[in-house]
Amino acid sequence: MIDLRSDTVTRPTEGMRRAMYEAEVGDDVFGEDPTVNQLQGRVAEILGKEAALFVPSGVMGNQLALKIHSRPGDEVILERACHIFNYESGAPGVLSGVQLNILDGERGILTADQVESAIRPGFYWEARSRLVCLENTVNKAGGVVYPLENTQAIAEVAQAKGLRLHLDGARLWNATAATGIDEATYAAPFDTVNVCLSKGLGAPVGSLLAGPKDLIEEAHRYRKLFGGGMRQVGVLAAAGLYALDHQRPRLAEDHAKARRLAEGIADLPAFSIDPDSVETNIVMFDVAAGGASPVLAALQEAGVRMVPFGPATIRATTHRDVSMEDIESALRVMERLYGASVAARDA
Ligand code: TLP
Repeated sequence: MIDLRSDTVTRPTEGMRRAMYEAEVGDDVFGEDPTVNQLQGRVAEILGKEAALFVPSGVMGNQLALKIHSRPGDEVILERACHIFNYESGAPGVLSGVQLNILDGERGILTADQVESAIRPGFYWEARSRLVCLENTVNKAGGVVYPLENTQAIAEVAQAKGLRLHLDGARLWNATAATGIDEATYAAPFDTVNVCLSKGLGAPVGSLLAGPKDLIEEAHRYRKLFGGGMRQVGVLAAAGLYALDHQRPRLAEDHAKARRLAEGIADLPAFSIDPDSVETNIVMFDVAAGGASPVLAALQEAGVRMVPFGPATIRATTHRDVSMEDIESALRVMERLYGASVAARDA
């Protein structure tokens, strides 16, 4: 099976498992796990922030950020494609009591003008605009890298109006691998940044929320309240440290595989995609007729797995556990099933 459903499907490598086995551990609720402390320090340093907190998932990292930046009744400004709005089970309403102001960007990207016009003037009958959340790379838009200029301009607007700024950087590593702009530069305009170890970096679990020390202390309190206090999780932190050292440097390979996949799919008349739109490890393409479901079923039957990201939209994500040869095999399967033009096949 060639599994392109997500970069979360990777299994820990032998080296990673060895690092986990050998990890020094302690009770992290007492702050005594040396490997967790090392990982938190390392990620804070990479992101240029004072502190970082190890959390079980990307969703928890994002939701802790919403919690510490807002009060119930506040409003959070986001783009329509973002994970927080689409795939976090309605958590902002449940956990923080905030409402979301959803803006329509271009391929998931907002401009400073859009954000500025969405910030409410502050009448008492309005929700209080409190936080802007951006995502880099933008998953649902097809792994799009957030241009640094947009981020910086949005940060200026947010700061001038007294709003906080949070980055869902689940795949920030991929943005850096694509552009060469380091993670700390991308993170600089934000108050808090969430990064994931369990996507392209191939760790079995784990995300970190980074920011100023006082805000991360506040997040620490809420991590416990949300049930995320963990004990001897140095075994997991060790996987994260290993991933930073060994998997981060190879992310560009995943981008090359995604690019090749997109080019191959672009040759098939049953699908539409612009290969130049593929910037990182996510390939999003549309099905010309009949919707995504029958295509996904036929591909799975033939040994290739992808996921729907809309009624006629399919996502394929490259990662460490699929090789360039696997991509070529997946393309051969797609050619066999969909190589003829739609008209020729229907005739
Ligand atoms: N994304 C998953 C699915 O939930 C869609 C995937 O397969 O891509 N932020 C972003 C941008 C994400 O893509 C994800 C996971 C998360 C947050 C949540 O991370 P986890 O799954 O660790 O809670």
